[in-house]
Amino acid sequence: MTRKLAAGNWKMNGLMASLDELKTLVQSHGDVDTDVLICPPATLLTAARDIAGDKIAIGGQDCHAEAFGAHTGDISAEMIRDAGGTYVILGHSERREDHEETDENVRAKAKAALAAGLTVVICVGESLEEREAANTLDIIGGQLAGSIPDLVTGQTLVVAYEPIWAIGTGKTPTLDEIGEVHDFIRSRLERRFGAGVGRSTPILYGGSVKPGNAAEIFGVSNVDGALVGGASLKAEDFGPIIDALE
Ligand code: G2H
Repeated sequence: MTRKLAAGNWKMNGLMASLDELKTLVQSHGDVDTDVLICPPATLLTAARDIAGDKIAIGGQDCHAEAFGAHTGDISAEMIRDAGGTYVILGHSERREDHEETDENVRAKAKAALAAGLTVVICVGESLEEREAANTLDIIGGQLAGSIPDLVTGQTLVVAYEPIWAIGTGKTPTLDEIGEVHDFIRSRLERRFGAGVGRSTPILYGGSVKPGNAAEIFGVSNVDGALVGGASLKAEDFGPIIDALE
């Protein structure tokens, strides 16, 4: 069976005091069956790991494709692992847009992350123009083929479908639209990696997930959890989203 994952992406939000929210989450949801992941800013990784213990997984939001070197401002996959992280988000549309990251860049970063022992959360998603031009599945197929390296397993790969136009906007696709893309991603994973990896890889939906819409989204076929931005910052919002997945 595919494991379920509720992942919080704090993006560029959070100071030391924000970790009180993580403390609350550990107390309320540290023992649930669902896997729970929080990806705070890099500055909070170690402190978050200390609070989360083995109850909640911690991850980075990006890593460099090189293991070390003269790359001012970047962090490596090994640094995330060393700080206690076990996951890294890669290819988020904000990285693809703000830093002009290509599928090739994402694939190189994913290789580095896998080599460091991290599980990669590879993000894919179409723009509004691409959806309106009926190109969604072509775009997603291309991103999957280009961004995911060959050496993944069902334990080291998570795919997040995040339609760019739904991120932080309060808009979400219809349940049918989500289902169509998730079924497509599942079929592409099975075709490329075989049934074992294809069926055991969690496929998350991301984009304006909140307590009020989580349950219906989790009811869609091949939705194994969510990558949550804004609603992951407060335990009182993220907790009910985790509950909806249980
Ligand atoms: C999409 C999501 C988290 P939000 O980027 O990855 O953010 O839930 O705020 O739309």
